[in-house]
Amino acid sequence: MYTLDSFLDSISSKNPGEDEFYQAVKEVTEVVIPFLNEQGRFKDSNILERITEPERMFIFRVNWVADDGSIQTNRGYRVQFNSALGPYKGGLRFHPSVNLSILKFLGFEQIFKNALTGLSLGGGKGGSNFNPKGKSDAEIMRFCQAFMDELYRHIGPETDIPAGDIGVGTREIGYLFGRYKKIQNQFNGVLTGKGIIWGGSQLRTEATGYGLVYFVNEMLKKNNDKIKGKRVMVSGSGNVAQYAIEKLLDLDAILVSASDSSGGIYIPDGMTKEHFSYLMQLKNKKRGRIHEMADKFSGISFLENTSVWEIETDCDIALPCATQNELNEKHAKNLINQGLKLVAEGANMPSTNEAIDVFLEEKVLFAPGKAANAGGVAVSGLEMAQNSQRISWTRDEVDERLITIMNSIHQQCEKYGQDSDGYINYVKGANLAGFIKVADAMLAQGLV
Ligand code: NDP
Ligand code: 2IT
Repeated sequence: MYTLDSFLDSISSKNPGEDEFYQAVKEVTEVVIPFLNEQGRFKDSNILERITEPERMFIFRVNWVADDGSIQTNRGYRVQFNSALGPYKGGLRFHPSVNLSILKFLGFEQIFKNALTGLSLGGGKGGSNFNPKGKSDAEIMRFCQAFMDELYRHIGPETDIPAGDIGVGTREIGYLFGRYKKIQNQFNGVLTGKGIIWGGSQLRTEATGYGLVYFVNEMLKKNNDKIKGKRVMVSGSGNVAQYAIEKLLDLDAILVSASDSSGGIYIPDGMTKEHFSYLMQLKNKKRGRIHEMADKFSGISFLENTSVWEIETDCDIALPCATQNELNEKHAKNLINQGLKLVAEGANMPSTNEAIDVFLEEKVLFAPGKAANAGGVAVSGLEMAQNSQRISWTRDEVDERLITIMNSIHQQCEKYGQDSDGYINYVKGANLAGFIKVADAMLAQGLV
């Protein structure tokens, strides 16, 4: 028999100071402990101790030379968390805040997210405390090469397949892939998120944002509702936010916010296609700051150092797409007062546990990241499948598969999370459905 408090105490004493990892474990174990205690097959299996311990972790030094000739040293990581369902799979994050706790939380979440996709994918995550902001293209390349000089020995198309995350997009994947190919003398599917002409999949760039909106569509459909005309708040303006916004505009939603780490923008009448194409240029070509949207367009205001979740405006749907713990209890209560009915996490763990409690108590439809943002890794899995067969599917084929996968994740959440009154508790559904698959595979494979 497990008790939540004593299990969580053991997690904090084994992993001191790892607050984000503790938070991610808490969210999963709150849901699975009652289930585990009822299931004879897990008796005496030590399954929770096993599943919360990474199979392997690497921490390494990364030396590189800046444009001014100075020598720079960063720390690199790869957490290979669980391979019960397939090779380790998960992104790389380059951000100054990166530490072991953050990568363990991300790797832990990834295990269950990947299980929900139904593809053969284990869970992992990696990255570095390298700060890409303000770096020249040549510096980014030298850093990526130095990072791969160590990482290459731990990864491979049948072992561990990294991809992008915060600070890592097609440009970085290109430099990482080029160096891997040079060292190993092999052109293979060791990384996903590659450019279309050199082994990438159609729609991988768009997949997380599009998948998020497909999932929201399913949530609304269950309530005989649709996206058209809804007031939607998005945070972030990176890969996930951009393609969520694009799909929302296609579906005639009224998109009222976006942000970056310097603050938020508020667009009371909703973002237009003209605003959106400027945002794409600004963020992807110029690598500029979000306040430039307000400088350019009169209908947009910039709120410096302010979270979008503090904006006072009517809001039906909130899609946090920036980073962990950006949406707290106070934000949750404000949003509910402003009419909020649905939250779906584009980012990983953007809502604090206290915010989630508020959403669930108030019966807001709340989809955690491991369900709602699984579209990215799902299309990464499809990229791996195409690479193995040395073929490429069309955009329509990939889109169709992505929709099927997001719908199937919704069905799993419904199966395991629907209460007697019909309300779907997506936190319960996603965590139970993902956990059961991984735990059963671990039991079947014995003590390894
Ligand atoms: P990007 O680097 O493309 O964009 C990140 C965005 O979030 C930027 O607008 C950035 O602002 C903002 N941001 C990042 N860190 C902070 C911070 N500490 N405080 C405030 N704002 C911040 O990353 P992605 O869009 O790829 O990732 C966003 C989220 O989605 C992350 O949680 C990631 O783990 C998750 N995710 C990503 C997937 C993918 O396929 N890329 C798949 C599934 C989940 P600024 O530019 O100023 O730093
Ligand atoms: O958090 C995530 O799911 C990702 N960053 C994508 C991982 C992947 O392997 O595509």
